[in-house]
Amino acid sequence: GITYENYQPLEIIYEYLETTAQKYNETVTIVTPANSFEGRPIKYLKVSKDNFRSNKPVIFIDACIHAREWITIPAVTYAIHKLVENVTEPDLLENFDWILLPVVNADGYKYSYDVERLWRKTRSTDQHVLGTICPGVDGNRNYNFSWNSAGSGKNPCSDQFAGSKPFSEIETRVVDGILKEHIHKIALYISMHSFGSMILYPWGHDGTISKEESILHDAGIKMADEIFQSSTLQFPKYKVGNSAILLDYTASGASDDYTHSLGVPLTYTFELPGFDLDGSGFILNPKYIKQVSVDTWAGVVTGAREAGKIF
Ligand code: 0X9
Ligand code: ZN
Repeated sequence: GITYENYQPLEIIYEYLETTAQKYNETVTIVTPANSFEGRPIKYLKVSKDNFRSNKPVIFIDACIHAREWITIPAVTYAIHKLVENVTEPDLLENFDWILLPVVNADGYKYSYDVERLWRKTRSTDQHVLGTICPGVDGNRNYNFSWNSAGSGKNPCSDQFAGSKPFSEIETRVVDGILKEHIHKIALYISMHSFGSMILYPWGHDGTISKEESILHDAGIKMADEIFQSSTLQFPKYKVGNSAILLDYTASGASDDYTHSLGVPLTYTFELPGFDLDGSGFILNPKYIKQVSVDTWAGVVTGAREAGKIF
């Protein structure tokens, strides 16, 4: 089974999703909407008391669109664990339906796990004549909102390659398909990234203020406070704000802006902690996996309840 003492290979994560769907088949459905560029299944769980029949608000969480951001995966499998296996917040399944997609970029994660730890992009090679020399697209520059306008580009050898066109990647099309299927019901979308201990919200492509800024900010602050309360770790407290302002760079074609453009009010990018006293960044010491997952769940619980109040 899955443990939180180490980062798990893709196969073990998928096995966990399959077993959980089997064991809790009243509430959990596993969906494999497509295969990745290299042919790996992309899998997500739908968690619901009535298989999405009563039109509850939907919470959609995805992770690991960026291959090297490994900590984001256990944060989502832990959310699954807390929704169905070790339920301490029963209101969350009473009041919401959930979609949990722990590994958007299966090819990239596998490549980062086995070959090149700091790999970021997908592994597609059909983008460009340079595709085979420089594979991969930055999935978080590939969404169809203000595509390729900022913090991204047309050079396939760049880590911020936007792709040949919006949604050139099957991985982002899968996320788009989920969004389109449930769009009028999505009350909260969170894309898990690392690192930096930040809760970011739109607009990230140009740093302008969203019409929803005040509710985004309020709910963001509440999540950050809850994460801080939960944590036993010496990480800096989460900062909350407009992504362009907090990050100090604009970046277009990201999933948070895209979902917001589709009308999802509360949409966030979480940058999970990455700073380590004996190292830093994407390569988070496995000794932190469990606590970061617990803390992230505390933030998600608060975000869901806030979303429920305003949706
Ligand atoms: O640059 C990104 O894609 C995200 N940071 S990361 O270090 N994980 O790559 C931040 C995305 C913030 N959202 C927007 N710019 N819209
Ligand atoms: Zn990222």
